[in-house]
Amino acid sequence: MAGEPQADCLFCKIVAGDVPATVVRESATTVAFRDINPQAPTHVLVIPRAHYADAASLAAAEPSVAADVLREAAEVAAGDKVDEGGYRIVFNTGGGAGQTVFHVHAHVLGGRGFNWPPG
Ligand code: DGP
Repeated sequence: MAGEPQADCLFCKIVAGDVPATVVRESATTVAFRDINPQAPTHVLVIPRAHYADAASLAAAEPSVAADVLREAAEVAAGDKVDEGGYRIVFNTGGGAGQTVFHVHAHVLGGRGFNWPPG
């Protein structure tokens, strides 16, 4: 069922504590942890505890939790002191855009310069 933990989902396992992660922030509705393959000095993933495949599914079902994810992303950037230099929040959505884990996650990237358009 939408929002329920999925047995085969890596990020549900991180939420449950069954897979280790370097957690930097937690809230009632979200968990933020460092990416295992960082693409910038700060590279943190912010996820809802509830399982939704992508940002659109989360926003449709639980818009207040989608807002929580964005608020936590900003707190991560401030906590790592990358907010003043500028940072990027990315939701890869769908395999064609590079999504590989189908539990919605905001990438928070900072601490270096970024190009536009993105690769
Ligand atoms: P995406 O390609 O947008 O679905 O991003 C998935 C991210 O998840 C990718 O940057 C690598 C990260 N990742 C994959 N497996 C693990 C893991 O076991 N632990 C952590 N911390 N990050 C992971």
